[in-house]
Amino acid sequence: MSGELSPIDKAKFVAAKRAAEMVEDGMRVGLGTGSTAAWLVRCLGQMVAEDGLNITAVPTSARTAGLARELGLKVVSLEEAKWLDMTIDGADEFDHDLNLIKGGGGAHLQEKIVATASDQMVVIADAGKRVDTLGAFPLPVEVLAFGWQASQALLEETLVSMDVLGRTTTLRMNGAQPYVTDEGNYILDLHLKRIGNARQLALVLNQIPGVIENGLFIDICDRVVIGHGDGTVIVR
Ligand code: ABF
Repeated sequence: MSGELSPIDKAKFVAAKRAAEMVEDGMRVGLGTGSTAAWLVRCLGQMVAEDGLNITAVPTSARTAGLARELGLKVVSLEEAKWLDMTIDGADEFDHDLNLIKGGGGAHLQEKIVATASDQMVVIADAGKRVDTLGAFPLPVEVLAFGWQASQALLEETLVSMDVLGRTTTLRMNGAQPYVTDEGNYILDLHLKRIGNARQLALVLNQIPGVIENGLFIDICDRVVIGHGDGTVIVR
């Protein structure tokens, strides 16, 4: 499966493969979204097809659901699964406390719901996602399409009193149109550069009218599997 991969893809693949090996027969598994999570789905698909692994999968986006079904995984809704043994997902940044920025893939609403409905969350990431302080990656915030500009104005007003370096926000676009999430919402990306108090910011953001969910995952990730371009993997 892994053939001749670029160093970055090799890093993602080896992290995903190691995490897939943590999955046990009979588990209910949340499947993340993004390119690293796609490697996970491929690895699990191979384990189901070749080793007879018997799992039930809950996807975190329509695109992950499509890939999982295409590879023969048994896909159910979170309602059917009720609770999950493990969720494995990517991230845009992770810090030394395993707090994350997620949502670069536009799926952090379902990802956060699925991850918190799991006994444990395992993040798979290339080593480049590791940061000392969160914030260099623009923080995604999902907002209702209705009144999004008012939400944006309230967000920017709130940022003035937050411990952040940057305070600009942009509407995520898909070509000439706003990007629309699986739930029909918009995403504002917050260019904060450095987030001094991620825990406080995560709480404040979700109080703003129109804000549905932010991409800060605080105290949610239990383990991180870090892949390197030379094929080595570190599990923390
Ligand atoms: C998803 O994976 C998103 O929340 C996150 O933005 C993305 C990381 O993408 P990739 O694995 O392609 O780097 O969980």
